[in-house]
Amino acid sequence: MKKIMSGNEALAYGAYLAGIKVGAGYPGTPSTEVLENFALYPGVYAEWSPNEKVALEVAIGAAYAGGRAMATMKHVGLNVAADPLFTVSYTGTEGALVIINADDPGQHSSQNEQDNRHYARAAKVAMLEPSDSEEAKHFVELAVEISQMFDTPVILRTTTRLSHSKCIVTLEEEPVKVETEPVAYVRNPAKYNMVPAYSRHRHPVVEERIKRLSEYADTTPINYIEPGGSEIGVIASGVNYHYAREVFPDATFLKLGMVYPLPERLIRDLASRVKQVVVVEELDPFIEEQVRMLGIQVKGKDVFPMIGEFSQSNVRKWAAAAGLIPDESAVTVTQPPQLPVRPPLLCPGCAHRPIFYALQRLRVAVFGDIGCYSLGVVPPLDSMHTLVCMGASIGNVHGADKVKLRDRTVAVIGDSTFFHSGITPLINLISNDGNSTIIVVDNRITAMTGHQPHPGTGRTLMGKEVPNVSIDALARAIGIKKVDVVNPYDFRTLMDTIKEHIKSNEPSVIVSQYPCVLHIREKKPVPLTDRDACNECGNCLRIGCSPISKADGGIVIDSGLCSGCGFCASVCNQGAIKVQTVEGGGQN
Ligand SMILES: Cc1ncc(C[n+]2csc(CCOP(=O)(O)OP(=O)(O)O)c2C)c(N)n1
Repeated sequence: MKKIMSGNEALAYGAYLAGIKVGAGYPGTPSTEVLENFALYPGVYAEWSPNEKVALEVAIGAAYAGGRAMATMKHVGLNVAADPLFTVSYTGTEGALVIINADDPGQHSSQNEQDNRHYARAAKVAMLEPSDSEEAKHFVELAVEISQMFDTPVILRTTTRLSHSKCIVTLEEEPVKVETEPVAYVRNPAKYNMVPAYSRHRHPVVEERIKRLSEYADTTPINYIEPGGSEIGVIASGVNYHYAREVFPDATFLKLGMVYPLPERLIRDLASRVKQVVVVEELDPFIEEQVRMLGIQVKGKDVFPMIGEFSQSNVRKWAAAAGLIPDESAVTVTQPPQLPVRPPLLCPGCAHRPIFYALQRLRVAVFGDIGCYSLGVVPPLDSMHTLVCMGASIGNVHGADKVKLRDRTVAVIGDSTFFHSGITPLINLISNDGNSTIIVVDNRITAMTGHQPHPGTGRTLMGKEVPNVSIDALARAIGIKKVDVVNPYDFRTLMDTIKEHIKSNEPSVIVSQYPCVLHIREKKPVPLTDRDACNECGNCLRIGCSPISKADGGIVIDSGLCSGCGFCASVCNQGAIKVQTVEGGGQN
């Protein structure tokens, strides 16, 4: 039987087939659907942890206890999880440990474009990279096998294109049967306690393991030579293999399924068969530099750029420009028409809108963070000054306040982001004599990545009701005295609260609490504009809500798009926007 699956669906299926029993992750595009799909299989345990470090630690614990486990995350998530990664490389894994990590060339939805293949090299662990959904399924199974065979964590790298493209996957009869009977926990202090006296002895083990993995790379069937012409020999992996295959139909190929460590003998074999070796790889010259270190002349980043995502037509264009293929072939490609640009906006009825409107009016410097509320940076709300990485806003505002002695500044952070990495900097704020104001925009869900639960939601990924962690109670518990919870749609109170907090000379927290509009099922009455009362001052347009526009006859609210939050009515000084009482009624 066959089924069309995205790369992420296939990874989840492969994990199930491979007998992975525990999956932990933190959402992040393009990796999110791996864990969401894995959670649907019978007999597995899956959780959204508060951040990637915790997720990896949960998976490590499951592996230490003899289980097969995986952690899932986007590329920047591995920065957060890097600490346990580097040490689990030393300890090895009693059971099996697979880290599914999704890179984002082209930055479709990320704050940077880092190339996480470097992590495999730096942490000295194996890295596999599938090039389609069928391989994605198979490579998770292989990753489990390698993890057990070499006592190592294995990183499985995908990219956005692989994670989100769909192709045919063969369905298997039965998942691997793994021992489910409880077994005694094996205590091995010298292997699992990385105090210096023990970890010193583990470093040589890691170096010896990477040598054995190198030899394995030369024999594994997922690295192979496809014989072809003697002019060009292409080395490629992942989706780039498919682009290159179309652009260089007659070349000899070295297709890599394992991108770290590299297969030295196969690379030399390829080089001996052709006049010119070409590496087609997105982002950094990761393979290219290692091939060059073998003393082999290679073309790579002198032809293909280090920035952005590749496509078949781009690879063709660059190869033709470098004279690697005849020019005619480049001209035959028809480019798809460009789609009109649609700038991202907060949803109609999003409760983050009043916050940014208020901060803009108060001319406050906003140290921002990552989530839907990052859209506070774009006009007309246009009020966020900085965005670095998840959880950075609180440390940033504290540092800035130490320089500027607190000149109308706040940090704005989402609830999921707060649980991810906002708690430690808040503790830092109170324990290092900080006096900044932190606004937590709490919509009770991880909205940006598709409504995953977090510690404040009160529900697990597997649908179980659990206690929810209260952000205001947590802030009070660490010693912050000035804590207020506000409804952002009570705009007057919101403004007054923000003013009072900025004026105060103490660390303070405002929790702006209102559920994500996409979670509110019932549609509220759409406001009507009274054209006689409207003086076209433009206040309602400045809130950046897409249903509101200016037409010939005045201001118009599109009833099909409007959620009925009524925020526009509260910013209208003329009282010209009125929330009507009849549900879903007509429109002007
Ligand atoms: C280290 C890291 N992990 C994951 C992500 C992906 N990501 C960006 S924002 C976000 C969560 C946003 O949720 P929340 O803070 O609740 O704000 P909301 O979108 O609900 O407004 C996630 C998971 C990321 N950018 N960086």
